[in-house]
Amino acid sequence: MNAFKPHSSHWGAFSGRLEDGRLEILPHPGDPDPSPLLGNIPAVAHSPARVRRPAIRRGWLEGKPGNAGQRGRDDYVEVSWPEALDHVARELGRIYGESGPTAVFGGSYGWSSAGRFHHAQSQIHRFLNVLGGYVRSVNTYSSGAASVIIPHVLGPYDTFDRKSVTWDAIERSTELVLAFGGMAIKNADVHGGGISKHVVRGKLGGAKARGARFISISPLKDDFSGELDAEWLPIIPGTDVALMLGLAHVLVSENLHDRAFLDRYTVGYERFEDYLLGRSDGQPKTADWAAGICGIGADVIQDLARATARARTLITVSHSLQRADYGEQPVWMGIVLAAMLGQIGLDGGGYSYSLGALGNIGKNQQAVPLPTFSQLRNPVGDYIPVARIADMLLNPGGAFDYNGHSLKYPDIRLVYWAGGNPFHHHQDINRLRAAFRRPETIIVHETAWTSTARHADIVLPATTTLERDDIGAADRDDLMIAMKKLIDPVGEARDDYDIFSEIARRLGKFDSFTEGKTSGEWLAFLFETTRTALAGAGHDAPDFETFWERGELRLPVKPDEGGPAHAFRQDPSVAPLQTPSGRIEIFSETIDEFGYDDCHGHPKWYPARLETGETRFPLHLVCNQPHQRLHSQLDYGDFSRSTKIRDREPIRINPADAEARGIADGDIVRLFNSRGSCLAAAVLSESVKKGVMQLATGAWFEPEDRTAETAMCIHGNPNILTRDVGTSKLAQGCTGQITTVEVERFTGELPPVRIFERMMFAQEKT
Ligand SMILES: Nc1nc2c(c(=O)[nH]1)N[C@H]1C(S)=C(S)[C@@H](COP(=O)(O)OP(=O)(O)OC[C@H]3O[C@@H](n4cnc5c(=O)[nH]c(N)nc54)[C@H](O)[C@@H]3O)O[C@H]1N2
Ligand SMILES: Nc1nc2c(c(=O)[nH]1)N[C@H]1C(S)=C(S)[C@@H](COP(=O)(O)OP(=O)(O)OC[C@H]3O[C@@H](n4cnc5c(=O)[nH]c(N)nc54)[C@H](O)[C@@H]3O)O[C@H]1N2
Ligand SMILES: [Mo]
Repeated sequence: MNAFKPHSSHWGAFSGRLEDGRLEILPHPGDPDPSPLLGNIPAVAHSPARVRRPAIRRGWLEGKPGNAGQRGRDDYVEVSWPEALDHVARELGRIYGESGPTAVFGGSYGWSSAGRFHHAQSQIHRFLNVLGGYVRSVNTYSSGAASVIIPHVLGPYDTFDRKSVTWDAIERSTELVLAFGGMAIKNADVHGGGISKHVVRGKLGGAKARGARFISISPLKDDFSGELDAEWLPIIPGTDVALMLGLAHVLVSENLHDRAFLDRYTVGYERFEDYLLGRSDGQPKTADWAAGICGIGADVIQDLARATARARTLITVSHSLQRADYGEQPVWMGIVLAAMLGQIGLDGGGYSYSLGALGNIGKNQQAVPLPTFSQLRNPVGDYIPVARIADMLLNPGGAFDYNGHSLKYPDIRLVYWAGGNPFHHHQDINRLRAAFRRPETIIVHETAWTSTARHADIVLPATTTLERDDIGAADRDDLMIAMKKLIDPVGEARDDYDIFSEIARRLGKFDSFTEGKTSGEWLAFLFETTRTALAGAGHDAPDFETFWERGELRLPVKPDEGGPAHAFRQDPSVAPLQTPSGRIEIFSETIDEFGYDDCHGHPKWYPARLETGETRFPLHLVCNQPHQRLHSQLDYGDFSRSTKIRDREPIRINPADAEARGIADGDIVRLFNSRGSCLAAAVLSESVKKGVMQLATGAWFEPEDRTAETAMCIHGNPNILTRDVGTSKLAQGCTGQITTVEVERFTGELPPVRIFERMMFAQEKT
């Protein structure tokens, strides 16, 4: 019998062994609440969806480098590794030689896999930096708007806003959690880099046992765990700012707001109050006004405002709220509401951004640095906000605004991606398909034949973590894991590091890329950072071989001292915020001076630019994170596939909306709007508000006809329907969370989903 060996993933630490060709997985014994996503892993070892050999798009191979318009429509030719690597090296040499690094887009956004060394983003960025640099992307699809607005209001993202409130404090002190966008337990299943203990359910359960009250504001009932009996206030998507303003208005009219806190810790409250009370625009933002917009009754809003002022209240705002039109506003207004309650910096009270969206947020910080593979330096200044990729490819030289800058899109000739899936993560896939036909060459390293791989010219098969050794460690997790290789590489797959090393060798850059080290030597070298810090602080500091032998290492954590919010509250002159005023900016002179029409100097209500008024697309579609996988990863895995109905992604529809359209539970439906259409399987559910449907992201995009200009996805990928527009000129963040659609029963002949089947190569077809 093979022994179980330690390993790790973004959704949990585990151990595994190969027995009779089957991969067996056991959750880490120290994890109190392991994630069901572990059930997707075994398929990695044998799935026909894996990329087994290098492959080149037929048109690129024959007509190179033209023929880009066939991308996504063409067949692939399997080639040997030396042939593929020669092509990649020659093409990189040509483009860098002719146009320099500003013609290469290496943003390569994506979660890739856990592991500190074989982290695909670090690998590709280091590789492209060795070649002279690349056009990069800034910010994330997760928090595009928040990560730009928060620095103006509270100081650097992920310091004050996410490091001030811990689960321990909530369990100990919070009386009321007001969760905008809920706090779905399924989201806390994951954390980038790994999570050895899932604590959220237990900690919230502890708070509940002490008598804490949870209020979930969301179009979906199950955005808070059912066992916590959260009160559900069903809201019309995209209207939270109106509700927050309504709450703020009640606080002021009943004198429940904390004037002393506002005076001492904030700037610009008066100008905001002029707007709130209607002195500046003639419209007081009363509870009645708010009720008319957000669909929650005025009396409920009044009671809620009074309750928040009476209790130790924590306000949380989920990422999802800002992944929408004017996404900066709910993040900012949530902070203002918390400031008006005056509890920022009190134990278990105040504000926490996106608490619960990732499993390690709210845990205590490690006391030692983690191993980090250097990406080296990128000399290129050009960048795009990450979700502006299609705009960039479609409009070279085009102008755009971003956070006070007037910028131009670079002219990209070559796109290189490793560890991300833009045909999962980006909006308006039909537009993205058009954008992906523009560059001369697209190179992708993938573990599986995702839709992104199917839109590339050169596809290089990458190993998964199961096929290599690595070090597992993540922010705010106290366990470092020796991630041991569990299976041999599938097919001819190679590690990203080895692929980049071989291309670098062909371009005369092998030594700069590798620094003369093998993967194994890098692991020992990177571990040394943490070991030295451990030894320096007098902690258990084993050498690398001992760590590897033991399989894991417990890391010390810093004590919970209330974080920067507590220090700020103690004395704002001693611990000021890193904002222009040193205080919470309810009014930002900086933003005001940008003069944007879609983000003013203080938070405001802007009606979404959705086609809601349009009778053609009357239903809101919530496109949220899937409970059955991480994004699109391992959609071919057993757990993800067990949730499909007739191989389609399930869509939840309120029974009243379904009945009005003659749709029954289990029916295949067609969703459509002006951008595209997709099939999905209807699940009738009272847990979605009437007028709202929910289709999770992550089903691999499969067009019915890959030659069609406007494709229908037969599998159920909501990004065929979402809009590709920025949140505002300030952040230009992704707005993919909500869109508007119509739905009908699908009566045609049901096309089979083939995306997880083995790819048919050009050689086999002739
Ligand atoms: N409509 C809508 N769209 C959304 C969202 C939404 O709420 N609504 N959410 C957005 C958010 S928050 C995010 S973060 C994005 C996520 O978007 P992504 O991070 O792009 O999604 P993943 O599916 O995690 O893609 C990771 C890819 O890396 C590959 N991979 C894994 N390990 C390795 C490796 O070692 N080497 C290589 N070369 N490849 C590897 C996997 O096979 C997978 O295809 O989606 C965004 N898109
Ligand atoms: N299982 C699993 N967990 C994940 C991920 C995954 O792919 N799978 N992805 C991870 C990543 S990368 C990220 S960034 C986070 C994302 O964290 P979030 O963005 O917070 O997660 P979502 O599930 O997209 O959205 C949470 C809920 O917000 C609600 N919502 C949508 N629009 C509105 C609105 O206008 N108002 C209100 N009040 N509520 C609204 C929806 O009902 C939705 O279920 O999740 C992480 N966790
Ligand atoms: Mo994300």
